[in-house]
Amino acid sequence: MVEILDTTLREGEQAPGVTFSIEEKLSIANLLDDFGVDIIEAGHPVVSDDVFRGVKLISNQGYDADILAHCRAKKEDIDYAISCDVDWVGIFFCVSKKRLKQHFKLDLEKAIEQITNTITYAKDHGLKVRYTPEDSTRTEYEYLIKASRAAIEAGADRISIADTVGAMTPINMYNFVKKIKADLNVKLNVHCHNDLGLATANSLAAYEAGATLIDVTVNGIGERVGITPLSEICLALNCFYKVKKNWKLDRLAKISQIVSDYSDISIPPNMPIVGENAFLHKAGLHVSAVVNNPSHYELFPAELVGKKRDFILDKMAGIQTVRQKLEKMKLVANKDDVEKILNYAKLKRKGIVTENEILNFFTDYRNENIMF
Ligand code: HCA
Ligand code: CU
Repeated sequence: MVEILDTTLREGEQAPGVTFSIEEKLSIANLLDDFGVDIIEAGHPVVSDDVFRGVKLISNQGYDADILAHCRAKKEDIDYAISCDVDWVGIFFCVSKKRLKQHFKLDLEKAIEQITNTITYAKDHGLKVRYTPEDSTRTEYEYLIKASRAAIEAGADRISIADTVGAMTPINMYNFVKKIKADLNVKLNVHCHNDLGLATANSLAAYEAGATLIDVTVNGIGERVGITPLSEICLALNCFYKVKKNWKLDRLAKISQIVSDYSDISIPPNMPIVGENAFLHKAGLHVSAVVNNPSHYELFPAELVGKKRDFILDKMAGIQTVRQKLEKMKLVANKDDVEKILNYAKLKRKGIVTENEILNFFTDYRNENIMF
């Protein structure tokens, strides 16, 4: 069964402007564990004392979810992770020719030695290990496989395929993961950045090709424009692949709002699933069909993800929209009232007709009728 790793507390905190307090981290971790993610990537303990304390605190909550600490291929990082009592370490080290030459100034053999020594050290200390050949999708295939095979021999339990700069298309990702799966005998994870808006599509393609764990963050936050959002992956797996996990999908709206508040990154209104507009229907035809049965214009019902459906009253509206608005506002109206309000909406040049306007219009119109 597919697994979800949430890295809001590590990748998410790498988003520009984001710093979570320790209390915020704990409350996010509580929500994620309660929601039902399999692994929480809690941070990179060596980064700061604050991050260290956060990872340790989260590790000691007795969650159902496993806790993972992000580490460089360095003994020092593993020691920090051990002090945090985590279940997993995620060791990353890019082995592309370009990075080895320009950044690490190492040849592949030396890099592999550093990676495998770190993995052996972590395994000797009872940790589960994920190895990520960072920037996997732009790394020479031969280098990627060599480093990954050595990592597996040293004891790595998982290899994570990182599309670090969002360089893949779904079909490329599918073929890439298929090939790796045939060449490596190990469980594959996938981590997709969203630089071209393809993170969810690429993650699903990797899943179809045999990756068994998908990295996500709440609201997709992360370095630059972030990674695959938790809500999109869970809903896609639920709707298209009939994945049945014990996810509390109806908490998604709340989790998104809380992470938005803590991260100070607002949720775009048109964001799938959790955006303000996700279940707001506008065209008259849509509204009358939705009133009859929401599934006419909703892929899944608003309630499934803890949202509410509503209708927009403006010049696009039909009679049904006005009726719905009045019902919601508990106003009793006759056919004539409804038509007058609809006419008012049709003539309004810009913006929606607000509830206040309806109320005013209604009162004015009634008063006029009483007067004359
Ligand atoms: C990073 C890059 C990373 C690492 C992923 C991983 C990526 O911020 O260190 O360690 O599995 O996208 O490659 O997030
Ligand atoms: Cu990343």
